Amino acid sequence: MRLDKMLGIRYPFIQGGMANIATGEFAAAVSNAGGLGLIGAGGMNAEMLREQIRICKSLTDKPFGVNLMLMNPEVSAMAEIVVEEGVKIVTTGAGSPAQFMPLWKAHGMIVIPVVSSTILAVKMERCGADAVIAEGTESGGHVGEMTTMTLVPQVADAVSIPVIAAGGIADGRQLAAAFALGAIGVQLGTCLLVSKECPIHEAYKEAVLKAKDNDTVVTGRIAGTPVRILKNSMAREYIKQEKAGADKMELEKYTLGALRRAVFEGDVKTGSLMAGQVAGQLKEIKSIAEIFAELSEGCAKVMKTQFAGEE
Ligand code: TUI
Repeated sequence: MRLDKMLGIRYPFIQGGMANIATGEFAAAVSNAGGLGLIGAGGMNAEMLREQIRICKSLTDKPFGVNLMLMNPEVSAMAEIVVEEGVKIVTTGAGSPAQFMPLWKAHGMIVIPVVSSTILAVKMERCGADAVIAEGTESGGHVGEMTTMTLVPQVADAVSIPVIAAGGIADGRQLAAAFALGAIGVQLGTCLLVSKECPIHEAYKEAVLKAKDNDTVVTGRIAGTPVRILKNSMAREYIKQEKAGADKMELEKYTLGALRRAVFEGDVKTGSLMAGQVAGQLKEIKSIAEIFAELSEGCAKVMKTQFAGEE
Protein backbone atom coordinates (compact mmCIF):
# COMPACT_ATOMS: atom_id res chain seq x y z
CA MET A 1 0.00 0.00 0.00
CA ARG A 2 1.23 3.51 -0.86
CA LEU A 3 -0.13 6.60 0.84
CA ASP A 4 0.13 8.76 -2.30
CA LYS A 5 -2.02 6.25 -4.22
CA MET A 6 -4.45 5.71 -1.32
CA LEU A 7 -5.20 9.43 -1.03
CA GLY A 8 -4.64 10.58 -4.61
CA ILE A 9 -1.77 12.93 -3.74
CA ARG A 10 1.78 13.42 -5.08
CA TYR A 11 3.86 12.88 -1.92
CA PRO A 12 3.15 10.51 1.01
CA PHE A 13 2.82 13.51 3.34
CA ILE A 14 -0.14 14.44 5.57
CA GLN A 15 -0.22 17.79 7.31
CA GLY A 16 -0.72 17.78 11.08
CA GLY A 17 -3.99 19.14 12.51
CA MET A 18 -2.48 22.26 14.09
CA ALA A 19 -5.41 23.86 15.94
CA ASN A 20 -5.79 27.62 15.36
CA ILE A 21 -3.17 27.47 12.61
CA ALA A 22 -4.38 25.22 9.79
CA THR A 23 -7.02 27.35 8.08
CA GLY A 24 -8.79 26.43 4.86
CA GLU A 25 -6.32 28.58 2.97
CA PHE A 26 -3.30 26.86 4.54
CA ALA A 27 -4.75 23.38 3.96
CA ALA A 28 -5.30 24.29 0.30
CA ALA A 29 -1.68 25.46 0.03
CA VAL A 30 -0.45 22.12 1.41
CA SER A 31 -2.69 20.20 -1.01
CA ASN A 32 -1.61 22.34 -3.96
CA ALA A 33 2.03 21.57 -3.08
CA GLY A 34 1.31 17.83 -3.35
CA GLY A 35 0.61 16.77 0.25
CA LEU A 36 -2.69 16.17 2.02
CA GLY A 37 -3.77 19.50 3.50
CA LEU A 38 -6.05 19.38 6.54
CA ILE A 39 -8.21 22.03 8.11
CA GLY A 40 -7.42 21.95 11.84
CA ALA A 41 -10.79 22.25 13.58
CA GLY A 42 -9.25 22.24 17.09
CA GLY A 43 -9.73 25.93 17.86
CA MET A 44 -12.87 26.48 15.76
CA ASN A 45 -16.60 26.28 16.36
CA ALA A 46 -18.83 24.27 14.02
CA GLU A 47 -19.84 27.12 11.72
CA MET A 48 -16.24 28.34 11.39
CA LEU A 49 -15.33 24.85 10.25
CA ARG A 50 -18.03 24.90 7.57
CA GLU A 51 -16.74 28.26 6.32
CA GLN A 52 -13.11 27.05 6.22
CA ILE A 53 -14.10 23.90 4.31
CA ARG A 54 -15.77 26.10 1.69
CA ILE A 55 -12.71 28.35 1.48
CA CYS A 56 -10.46 25.33 1.03
CA LYS A 57 -12.68 23.91 -1.74
CA SER A 58 -12.52 27.25 -3.57
CA LEU A 59 -8.70 27.27 -3.47
CA THR A 60 -7.80 23.73 -4.50
CA ASP A 61 -9.06 20.96 -6.73
CA LYS A 62 -6.73 18.49 -5.00
CA PRO A 63 -7.71 16.14 -2.18
CA PHE A 64 -7.85 17.72 1.28
CA GLY A 65 -9.33 16.74 4.64
CA VAL A 66 -10.33 17.90 8.10
CA ASN A 67 -8.62 17.16 11.41
CA LEU A 68 -11.11 16.95 14.27
CA MET A 69 -9.77 17.52 17.77
CA LEU A 70 -12.00 15.30 19.87
CA MET A 71 -11.78 17.48 22.99
CA ASN A 72 -13.51 20.31 21.08
CA PRO A 73 -16.93 20.96 22.72
CA GLU A 74 -18.61 21.18 19.28
CA VAL A 75 -17.06 18.01 17.87
CA SER A 76 -20.42 16.20 17.45
CA ALA A 77 -21.78 18.99 15.23
CA MET A 78 -18.47 19.05 13.35
CA ALA A 79 -18.68 15.30 12.73
CA GLU A 80 -21.93 15.96 10.82
CA ILE A 81 -20.65 19.04 9.02
CA VAL A 82 -17.79 17.12 7.40
CA VAL A 83 -20.41 14.75 5.99
CA GLU A 84 -22.71 17.54 4.82
CA GLU A 85 -19.85 19.35 3.12
CA GLY A 86 -18.68 16.23 1.31
CA VAL A 87 -15.26 16.05 2.98
CA LYS A 88 -13.66 12.76 1.96
CA ILE A 89 -10.82 12.40 4.47
CA VAL A 90 -10.84 12.93 8.25
CA THR A 91 -8.03 12.61 10.75
CA THR A 92 -8.74 12.82 14.47
CA GLY A 93 -6.70 13.67 17.55
CA ALA A 94 -6.82 13.82 21.34
CA GLY A 95 -9.34 11.01 21.83
CA SER A 96 -11.26 8.13 20.27
CA PRO A 97 -13.55 8.86 17.27
CA ALA A 98 -15.36 5.48 17.68
CA GLN A 99 -18.82 7.08 18.11
CA PHE A 100 -18.55 8.84 14.73
CA MET A 101 -17.17 5.93 12.72
CA PRO A 102 -20.51 4.38 11.63
CA LEU A 103 -21.67 7.73 10.18
CA TRP A 104 -18.39 8.44 8.38
CA LYS A 105 -17.98 4.92 7.03
CA ALA A 106 -21.62 4.94 5.80
CA HIS A 107 -20.61 7.92 3.66
CA GLY A 108 -17.52 6.20 2.29
CA MET A 109 -15.08 8.55 3.99
CA ILE A 110 -11.43 7.72 4.68
CA VAL A 111 -10.84 7.95 8.44
CA ILE A 112 -7.35 8.09 9.89
CA PRO A 113 -7.18 8.53 13.69
CA VAL A 114 -4.03 9.68 15.42
CA VAL A 115 -2.93 7.21 18.11
CA SER A 116 -0.21 7.33 20.70
CA SER A 117 -0.30 3.64 21.74
CA THR A 118 -0.75 0.19 20.16
CA ILE A 119 -3.86 -0.50 22.23
CA LEU A 120 -5.63 2.47 20.71
CA ALA A 121 -4.39 1.53 17.23
CA VAL A 122 -5.95 -1.93 17.56
CA LYS A 123 -9.20 -0.38 18.83
CA MET A 124 -9.25 1.97 15.84
CA GLU A 125 -8.67 -0.86 13.38
CA ARG A 126 -11.57 -2.79 14.94
CA CYS A 127 -13.97 0.11 14.57
CA GLY A 128 -13.17 0.60 10.89
CA ALA A 129 -10.26 3.05 10.58
CA ASP A 130 -8.63 2.98 7.13
CA ALA A 131 -5.14 3.70 8.54
CA VAL A 132 -3.67 5.11 11.75
CA ILE A 133 -1.20 7.89 12.38
CA ALA A 134 1.23 6.70 15.07
CA GLU A 135 2.35 9.91 16.73
CA GLY A 136 5.41 9.92 18.96
CA THR A 137 6.07 12.21 21.88
CA GLU A 138 8.56 14.21 19.77
CA SER A 139 5.54 16.00 18.25
CA GLY A 140 4.34 19.45 19.15
CA GLY A 141 1.03 19.98 20.91
CA HIS A 142 -0.88 17.22 22.71
CA VAL A 143 1.40 14.19 23.01
CA GLY A 144 1.60 10.66 24.38
CA GLU A 145 4.56 8.95 26.10
CA MET A 146 6.03 6.70 23.39
CA THR A 147 8.71 7.84 20.97
CA THR A 148 8.19 7.57 17.23
CA MET A 149 11.12 5.13 17.03
CA THR A 150 9.43 2.66 19.41
CA LEU A 151 5.76 3.35 18.63
CA VAL A 152 5.69 3.04 14.83
CA PRO A 153 7.08 -0.52 14.51
CA GLN A 154 4.96 -1.78 17.41
CA VAL A 155 1.81 -0.31 15.89
CA ALA A 156 2.79 -1.69 12.47
CA ASP A 157 3.07 -5.17 14.04
CA ALA A 158 -0.21 -4.83 15.93
CA VAL A 159 -2.52 -3.81 13.05
CA SER A 160 -2.98 -4.81 9.43
CA ILE A 161 -4.13 -1.37 8.21
CA PRO A 162 -1.47 1.09 6.97
CA VAL A 163 0.53 3.13 9.50
CA ILE A 164 1.63 6.73 9.04
CA ALA A 165 4.45 8.01 11.26
CA ALA A 166 4.34 11.34 13.07
CA GLY A 167 6.58 13.17 15.51
CA GLY A 168 10.20 14.04 14.83
CA ILE A 169 10.06 14.17 11.03
CA ALA A 170 11.40 17.26 9.27
CA ASP A 171 14.00 16.07 6.77
CA GLY A 172 14.79 13.26 4.34
CA ARG A 173 16.75 11.22 6.88
CA GLN A 174 13.77 11.11 9.23
CA LEU A 175 11.43 10.32 6.33
CA ALA A 176 13.63 7.37 5.35
CA ALA A 177 13.63 6.27 9.00
CA ALA A 178 9.81 6.37 9.05
CA PHE A 179 9.66 4.03 6.05
CA ALA A 180 12.23 1.78 7.67
CA LEU A 181 10.06 1.59 10.81
CA GLY A 182 7.12 0.29 8.79
CA ALA A 183 5.22 3.48 7.91
CA ILE A 184 3.80 4.16 4.43
CA GLY A 185 3.99 7.91 4.88
CA VAL A 186 4.39 10.69 7.40
CA GLN A 187 2.44 13.45 9.11
CA LEU A 188 4.28 16.78 9.21
CA GLY A 189 3.58 19.66 11.58
CA THR A 190 6.48 21.63 12.99
CA CYS A 191 8.45 21.84 9.73
CA LEU A 192 5.35 23.38 8.10
CA LEU A 193 5.04 25.99 10.87
CA VAL A 194 8.06 27.72 9.35
CA SER A 195 6.73 27.61 5.79
CA LYS A 196 6.11 30.87 3.93
CA GLU A 197 2.44 30.01 3.64
CA CYS A 198 1.85 29.26 7.33
CA PRO A 199 -0.41 31.99 8.75
CA ILE A 200 1.12 32.18 12.26
CA HIS A 201 2.65 35.43 13.54
CA GLU A 202 6.24 36.09 12.37
CA ALA A 203 7.46 36.17 16.00
CA TYR A 204 6.21 32.56 16.46
CA LYS A 205 8.12 31.50 13.32
CA GLU A 206 11.25 33.32 14.57
CA ALA A 207 11.00 31.52 17.93
CA VAL A 208 10.85 28.12 16.15
CA LEU A 209 13.84 29.04 13.94
CA LYS A 210 15.85 30.19 16.97
CA ALA A 211 15.05 27.11 19.07
CA LYS A 212 17.76 24.56 19.84
CA ASP A 213 17.29 20.82 20.21
CA ASN A 214 16.48 20.97 23.91
CA ASP A 215 14.20 24.00 23.83
CA THR A 216 10.81 22.25 24.02
CA VAL A 217 9.13 20.99 27.16
CA VAL A 218 5.95 19.05 27.95
CA THR A 219 3.52 20.90 30.21
CA GLY A 220 0.40 19.33 31.70
CA ARG A 221 1.67 15.80 32.29
CA ILE A 222 0.37 15.88 35.86
CA ALA A 223 -2.99 17.46 34.92
CA GLY A 224 -3.49 14.82 32.21
CA THR A 225 -3.19 17.03 29.10
CA PRO A 226 0.45 16.79 28.11
CA VAL A 227 1.28 19.48 25.54
CA ARG A 228 4.73 20.05 24.01
CA ILE A 229 5.63 23.71 23.60
CA LEU A 230 8.73 25.88 23.25
CA LYS A 231 10.21 26.88 26.60
CA ASN A 232 9.32 30.45 27.61
CA SER A 233 8.18 32.23 30.75
CA MET A 234 4.65 30.82 30.35
CA ALA A 235 6.01 27.26 30.22
CA ARG A 236 8.12 27.83 33.33
CA GLU A 237 5.19 29.38 35.20
CA TYR A 238 2.86 26.53 34.15
CA ILE A 239 5.26 23.87 35.38
CA LYS A 240 5.79 25.75 38.65
CA GLN A 241 2.01 26.00 39.22
CA GLU A 242 1.52 22.39 38.20
CA LYS A 243 4.13 21.16 40.66
CA ALA A 244 2.52 23.31 43.36
CA GLY A 245 -0.74 21.39 42.80
CA ALA A 246 -2.82 23.85 40.73
CA ASP A 247 -6.02 22.24 39.45
CA LYS A 248 -6.95 21.59 35.83
CA MET A 249 -9.23 24.60 35.53
CA GLU A 250 -6.53 26.98 36.75
CA LEU A 251 -4.08 25.49 34.28
CA GLU A 252 -6.53 25.72 31.33
CA LYS A 253 -5.74 29.40 30.91
CA TYR A 254 -2.28 28.39 29.78
CA THR A 255 -3.47 26.12 26.94
CA LEU A 256 -5.79 26.94 23.96
CA GLY A 257 -6.17 30.64 24.89
CA ALA A 258 -2.41 30.96 25.19
CA LEU A 259 -1.98 29.23 21.81
CA ARG A 260 -4.21 31.89 20.26
CA ARG A 261 -2.04 34.64 21.80
CA ALA A 262 1.04 33.07 20.23
CA VAL A 263 -0.51 32.42 16.82
CA PHE A 264 -2.36 35.70 16.30
CA GLU A 265 -0.48 38.24 18.45
CA GLY A 266 3.03 36.81 18.33
CA ASP A 267 3.16 36.78 22.12
CA VAL A 268 6.28 34.64 22.52
CA LYS A 269 6.61 35.28 26.27
CA THR A 270 3.23 34.30 27.69
CA GLY A 271 1.79 32.56 24.62
CA SER A 272 1.82 28.78 24.12
CA LEU A 273 4.18 28.07 21.22
CA MET A 274 3.34 24.49 20.33
CA ALA A 275 6.26 22.89 18.47
CA GLY A 276 7.94 19.51 18.23
CA GLN A 277 11.50 18.47 19.04
CA VAL A 278 12.56 18.99 15.40
CA ALA A 279 12.36 22.76 16.04
CA GLY A 280 16.14 22.76 16.63
CA GLN A 281 16.89 21.58 13.09
CA LEU A 282 14.75 24.21 11.31
CA LYS A 283 16.86 27.16 10.22
CA GLU A 284 15.01 29.06 7.49
CA ILE A 285 11.62 29.86 6.08
CA LYS A 286 10.85 27.97 2.87
CA SER A 287 7.80 27.43 0.69
CA ILE A 288 5.77 24.28 1.29
CA ALA A 289 6.78 23.09 -2.20
CA GLU A 290 10.49 23.45 -1.28
CA ILE A 291 10.01 21.65 2.04
CA PHE A 292 8.29 18.72 0.29
CA ALA A 293 10.88 18.53 -2.52
CA GLU A 294 13.78 18.55 -0.04
CA LEU A 295 12.19 15.85 2.13
CA SER A 296 11.60 13.69 -0.90
CA GLU A 297 15.07 14.20 -2.42
CA GLY A 298 16.79 13.78 0.95
CA CYS A 299 14.99 10.49 1.51
CA ALA A 300 15.82 9.20 -1.97
CA LYS A 301 19.49 10.00 -1.34
CA VAL A 302 19.55 8.08 1.94
CA MET A 303 17.84 5.09 0.34
CA LYS A 304 20.24 5.10 -2.59
CA THR A 305 23.47 5.47 -0.65
CA GLN A 306 22.62 3.41 2.42
CA PHE A 307 20.01 0.86 1.46
CA ALA A 308 21.34 -0.12 -1.97
CA GLY A 309 24.97 -0.10 -0.84
CA GLU A 310 26.08 2.51 -3.40
CA GLU A 311 28.82 5.10 -2.80
O1 TUI B 1 -4.22 15.95 19.08
C1 TUI B 1 -3.02 16.03 18.90
N1 TUI B 1 -2.31 17.16 19.08
C2 TUI B 1 -2.85 18.34 19.49
S1 TUI B 1 -4.48 18.66 19.82
C3 TUI B 1 -4.09 20.23 20.24
S2 TUI B 1 -5.28 21.36 20.75
C4 TUI B 1 -5.09 21.27 22.44
N2 TUI B 1 -4.66 22.35 23.04
C5 TUI B 1 -4.52 22.38 24.36
C6 TUI B 1 -4.78 21.29 25.13
C7 TUI B 1 -5.17 20.13 24.52
C8 TUI B 1 -5.33 20.12 23.14
C9 TUI B 1 -2.78 20.43 20.11
N3 TUI B 1 -2.10 19.38 19.69
N4 TUI B 1 -2.32 14.96 18.47
C10 TUI B 1 -2.94 13.70 18.28
C11 TUI B 1 -2.91 12.90 19.49
N5 TUI B 1 -3.92 12.20 19.90
N6 TUI B 1 -1.89 12.78 20.35
C12 TUI B 1 -2.29 11.93 21.33
C13 TUI B 1 -3.58 11.58 21.01
C14 TUI B 1 -4.45 10.71 21.73
C15 TUI B 1 -4.41 10.60 23.11
C16 TUI B 1 -5.28 9.76 23.76
C17 TUI B 1 -5.39 9.97 21.02
C18 TUI B 1 -6.25 9.14 21.69
C19 TUI B 1 -6.18 9.03 23.05
O2 TUI B 1 -6.98 8.12 23.70
C20 TUI B 1 -8.22 8.48 24.11
C21 TUI B 1 -9.16 7.33 24.35
O3 TUI B 1 -10.33 7.67 24.45
O4 TUI B 1 -8.75 6.17 24.40
